[in-house]
Amino acid sequence: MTPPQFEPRYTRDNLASLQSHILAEERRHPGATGEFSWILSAISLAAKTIANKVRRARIEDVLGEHGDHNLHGERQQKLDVIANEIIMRCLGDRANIAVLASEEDEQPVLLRDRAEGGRYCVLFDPLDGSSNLDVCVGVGTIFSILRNERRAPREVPHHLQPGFRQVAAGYILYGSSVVFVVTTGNGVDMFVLDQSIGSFVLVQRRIRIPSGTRIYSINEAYLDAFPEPYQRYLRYCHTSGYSSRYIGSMVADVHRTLIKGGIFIYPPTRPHPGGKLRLMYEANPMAMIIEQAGGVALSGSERTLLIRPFDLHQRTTVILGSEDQVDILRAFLAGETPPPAPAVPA
Ligand code: P6P
Repeated sequence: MTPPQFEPRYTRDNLASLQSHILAEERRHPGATGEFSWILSAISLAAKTIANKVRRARIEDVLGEHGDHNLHGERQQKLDVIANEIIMRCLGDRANIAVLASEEDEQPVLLRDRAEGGRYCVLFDPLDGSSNLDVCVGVGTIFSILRNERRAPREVPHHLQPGFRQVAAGYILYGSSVVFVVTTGNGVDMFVLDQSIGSFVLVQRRIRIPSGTRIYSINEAYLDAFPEPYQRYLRYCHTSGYSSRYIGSMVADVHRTLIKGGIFIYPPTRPHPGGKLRLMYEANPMAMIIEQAGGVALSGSERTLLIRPFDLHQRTTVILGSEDQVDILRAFLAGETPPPAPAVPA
């Protein structure tokens, strides 16, 4: 009699934590060394700690401004500083990290070179959208992981690499629930923090961004400053059955786009003619997530992940979403006028 064949598979009732899922994924890659789970477990620990701070902010009165300005001249919220310190403390002792680069710090923190085991560079925005904290709007942590591509053992680690070199990227959204979304280049997986057991539990694997969703997300307050093709695109949306959704917190707006579909846009504006969002630790990680989910991520007409960076804090414009929705805007940017959208079924 042939023995029963057990198929390793995820069934509805399997309970997978972030750690066990990443380890399972690593086993699929021959020669994997477990380095990722070591870094991602540190990010998970930081995320749980920040989530606790965000949830208790009003009680512990750590909302509002820190009084300082960060290097970009933006008013620092108290929790920005706290979140930055939490991530530095959780990641700083991971022996395979060469560089930690934060939106909050002008210079990256060089921890160790390749000779001392520094194999990865971790870039992050510790608390994106933090100006929304005191009105209880979802904020998030965004991270990007690159290899320390320097071969020479004693050479200064190199983190200014184009986004297609990312080996992992993700975000944590501190919203109505705490959601951890991550890709290691093999699709996008989503976990939710189960506060009762203190663990991120797998809730959705290989997320695919839905197509056909008529939602556009852009700050129309800057409409008059947008280049003309963007203005023509918005007039098209206004007469084609679109809904406008704009939270003003990138992680929340991108997460909705990933789950529901549609398009998120941060175009050139008068205050930021080159775009407001940061390439290395906002646009690139989000672009990897969206592309891994079957969507498209552009900076103007260029694929975001191909941009060759010159500065850790450089800004870029952002267009990301499902391919069908990005293609409509791309047509306007190319000077074309797409046919009117078909009527929305009643
Ligand atoms: P605006 C938050 O300040 C942020 O950096 C992103 O999270 C968000 O997408 C964007 O800026 C909002 O910018 O100019 O629309 O307020």
